[in-house]
Amino acid sequence: MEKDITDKILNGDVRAAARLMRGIEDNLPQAVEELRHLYMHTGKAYIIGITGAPGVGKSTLADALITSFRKRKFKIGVVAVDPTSPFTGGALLGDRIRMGKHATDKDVFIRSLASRGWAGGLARATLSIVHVLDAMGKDIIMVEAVGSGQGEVDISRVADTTLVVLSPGMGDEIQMMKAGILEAADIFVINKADKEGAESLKIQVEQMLGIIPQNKDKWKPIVILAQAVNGKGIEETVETVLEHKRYLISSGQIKHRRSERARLELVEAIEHSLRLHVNEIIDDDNFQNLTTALAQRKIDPYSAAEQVLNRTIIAKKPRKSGKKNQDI
Ligand SMILES: Nc1nc2c(ncn2[C@@H]2O[C@H](COP(=O)(O)OP(=O)(O)O)[C@@H](O)[C@H]2O)c(=O)[nH]1
Ligand SMILES: [Mg+2]
Repeated sequence: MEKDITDKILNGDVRAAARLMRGIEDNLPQAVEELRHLYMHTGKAYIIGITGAPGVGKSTLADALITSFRKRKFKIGVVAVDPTSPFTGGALLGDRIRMGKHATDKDVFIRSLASRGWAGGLARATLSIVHVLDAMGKDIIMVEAVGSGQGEVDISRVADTTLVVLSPGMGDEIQMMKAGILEAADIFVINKADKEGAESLKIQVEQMLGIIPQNKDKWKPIVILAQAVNGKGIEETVETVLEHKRYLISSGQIKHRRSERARLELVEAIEHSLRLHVNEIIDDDNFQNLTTALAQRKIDPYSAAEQVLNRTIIAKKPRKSGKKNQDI
């Protein structure tokens, strides 16, 4: 059954892929089963992260980059992680209209993922959708995500190349840099260069980059002026992304990036399993009894938690022969 879905997706069945993505978004256990098989067929795509504050022009840039990458015959996937739901309720952002121009191109697949309501596991869901796009045979996958505060996907941990998009007059540029975005960026795109202040923002970013000690073997972030809405600076951005890709491969850095991604994914998978496990535990009778005991101060919460964990996780651990099962 699960293998069927994998075969279908590998064979380019767009509806099967869309269905699995919906399952991922709805957090269906079945989707996890399907991803188990699918995962083994992934790892070929190149992932580009596009991050920055809302309104700087990430979606417009992604749209322009699609056009440019398509001219080079790359197959493209896009995941837009947005606090709003950009493609369906996108009055605010209008992503649907803009990216809609690729709607008839079968080698472009765009998926939005509403970040609202995801207490945790957003990185997991994002990566899962990336895997589906990867299995579909997309060469380049762009992940657009807001990246100025807490709780968002830290895209630089997922991406091979991270674009940080800034625009003049946002007022929060410096703050973003304090938030570690400076280290996360491989390429800065100063978008809305048609507006006042773009040049000085570029200088400001370059000055800040100058403060960071540069290792001659290390990639030095490039700062590009762009007008996504007019297609300006897009070719330069694409060329720079491809140059960064060549750098990652020739320096061997790509292996580090990918093992960092694998690590993140494993941690997320463990956390997910534990969360499911916790949900199971809090349903049972013993949990109720402990809650009552706790409320009556017959036990403290730490000992109660230990009791529950000893009884469940350890009890479920497969026993090795001759060994007691208390050695977790
Ligand atoms: N003046 C100007 N506006 C732009 C440019 N690029 C995008 N915009 C506009 O900025 C607004 C926000 O763009 P959007 O791509 O939705 O930003 P996102 O929230 O970062 O994805 C839209 O109204 C765009 O048309 C640009 O180069 N110059
Ligand atoms: Mg957007």
